[in-house]
Amino acid sequence: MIMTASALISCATRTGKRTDSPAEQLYERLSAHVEAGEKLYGHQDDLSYGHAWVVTDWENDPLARSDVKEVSGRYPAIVGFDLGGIELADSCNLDGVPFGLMRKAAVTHAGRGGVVTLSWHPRNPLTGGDAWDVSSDEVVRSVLEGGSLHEEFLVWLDRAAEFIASLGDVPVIFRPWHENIGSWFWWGGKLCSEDEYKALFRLTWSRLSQDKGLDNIVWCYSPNGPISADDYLSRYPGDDIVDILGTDIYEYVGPAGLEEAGSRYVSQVRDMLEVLKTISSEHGKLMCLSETGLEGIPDSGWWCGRLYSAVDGFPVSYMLTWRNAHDKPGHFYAPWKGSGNEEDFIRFTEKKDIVLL
Ligand code: BMA
Repeated sequence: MIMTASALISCATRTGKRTDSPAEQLYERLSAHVEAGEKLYGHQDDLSYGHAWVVTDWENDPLARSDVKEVSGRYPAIVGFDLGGIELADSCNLDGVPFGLMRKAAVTHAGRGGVVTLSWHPRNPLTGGDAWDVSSDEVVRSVLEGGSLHEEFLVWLDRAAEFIASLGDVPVIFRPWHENIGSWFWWGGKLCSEDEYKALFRLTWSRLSQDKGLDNIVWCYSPNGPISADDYLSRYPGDDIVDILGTDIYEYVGPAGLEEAGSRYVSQVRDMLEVLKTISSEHGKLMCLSETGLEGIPDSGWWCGRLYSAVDGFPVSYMLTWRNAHDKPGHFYAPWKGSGNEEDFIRFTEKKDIVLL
């Protein structure tokens, strides 16, 4: 039997991409960690700023600083960045990070042996508002083929593509259109139909991975959790384009207090990871906790007592805690010197299955 080139490719790789592509190599690397029972720890914006500091002269800065490293002696294995603003050709993202700094930080982190992940909070193309502007349920339809904003939206996608292409051989885990079962972003559950959502994701994939030929993207689908398997799959864009199944889950402290919040978080994450474990084994995908955390970390035992207990025993390739804002003192999700949870974080990083650089 003569095999076609594409059949050979899909037999040879798990992502359907070229065996020697940066994306395939990253996927294989993450798979090897999972097979070894290891989980990578990640932190959003780790090299660009931290609690009460920010890189300014980025062209001349070695990007050596990191809140995580200042506490634990090691950089996180994964660093996340957000592309929000790239669609308008802004020079800085929605949190004020220059895209030049972001590129340098991504390349520097990869050079240190780290993994890069990208999220995207693009503005609302129909209303001109931000990603959280849910005033219209026409937005997704308007950017799809046949919609009034389709051509303009292709330019937005091309700007994201150009940034990712500028990383060269540095692979990224890209997770656009995240937290899409909730309805707080313009691509959320109540703002578009299941088919429209899938079409949005597929349009993004086909523009970047096919038309632009980018071979450094590992695609992640990351709805908010906890949700049922049916809800998770209701907007799943397809096995042919998704590589990693993720979920975003945070701990929120309600009127019942910290203890209740912590145990609710652990059971929500474990329930969701159980769902992901089944889907990912049925669909042959990796899984991750794409965003997580407890704002301000008021629990001095959160890392070992909550996060570690939540992921323990699951084949989670990585978990990423959100950013330590330099300009909002209480908005942090990783430790910094003086944050009050350093010892517990160090114990967490010393666990044999938790990977930092
Ligand atoms: C949110 C907050 C915001 C930020 C946004 C995108 O969770 O951290 O301050 O602008 O993420 O990074």
